[in-house]
Amino acid sequence: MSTPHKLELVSFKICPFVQRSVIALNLKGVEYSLTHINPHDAPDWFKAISPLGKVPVLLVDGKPLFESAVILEYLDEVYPPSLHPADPLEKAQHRAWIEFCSDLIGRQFRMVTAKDETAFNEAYASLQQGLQRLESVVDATGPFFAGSELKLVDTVYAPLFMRLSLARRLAGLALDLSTRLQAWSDALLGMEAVKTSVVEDFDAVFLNFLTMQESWLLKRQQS
Ligand SMILES: N[C@@H](CCC(=O)N[C@@H](CS)C(=O)NCC(=O)O)C(=O)O
Repeated sequence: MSTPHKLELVSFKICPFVQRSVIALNLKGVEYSLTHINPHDAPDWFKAISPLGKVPVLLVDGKPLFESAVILEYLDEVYPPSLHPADPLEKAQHRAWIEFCSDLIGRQFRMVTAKDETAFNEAYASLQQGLQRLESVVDATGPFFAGSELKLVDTVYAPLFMRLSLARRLAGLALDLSTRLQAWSDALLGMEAVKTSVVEDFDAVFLNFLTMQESWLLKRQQS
């Protein structure tokens, strides 16, 4: 698709909030460039455009847009067809579950970066509880959040499922998703737009991140 704007996404390789923006751009077939930085050791030009010092920032013809949920809404509005439901209440509900996902990503982050068993167990239980809540609202047939059609809300759950899958495969996380959530995860992680939303060596990047964080999960597996 031709794009009316020059889009540059300021990114951090491990960031799930960046990844959701990339997935939306991929799904919509929009041209963009990626600039990787480390927000924890950010260059001055980034500090000047990111009020909270966080990625992602989307530069639209050089004008900065921050907060991933806002970036998603912008992309959805400018690059049709919309991936939101037409019904205002349903659309608002999807936005609410996007917000919920950000909270789940926080729980997942606390779980994989926990430095001891107590912190791990606390985050694990909280994530499990959140996943159960999520299960109670998703369409029963699936495979996506609202049924057979992928919506904007799905783009934010893919990075969460990817990290859970990697934590299982690379660090021995014992967390089995329900049949319904596993089918959703499989459907999302099998999509080209999702597979290409991370760097090629993402497994190594993720593992290195857990090592740097002194993750209890990883240490337990290695001991
Ligand atoms: N609410 C923000 C969260 C973004 C966020 O937490 N980004 C992290 C990387 S994954 C970051 O830039 N952290 C740097 C910091 O907090 O200083 C969004 O959705 O865009």
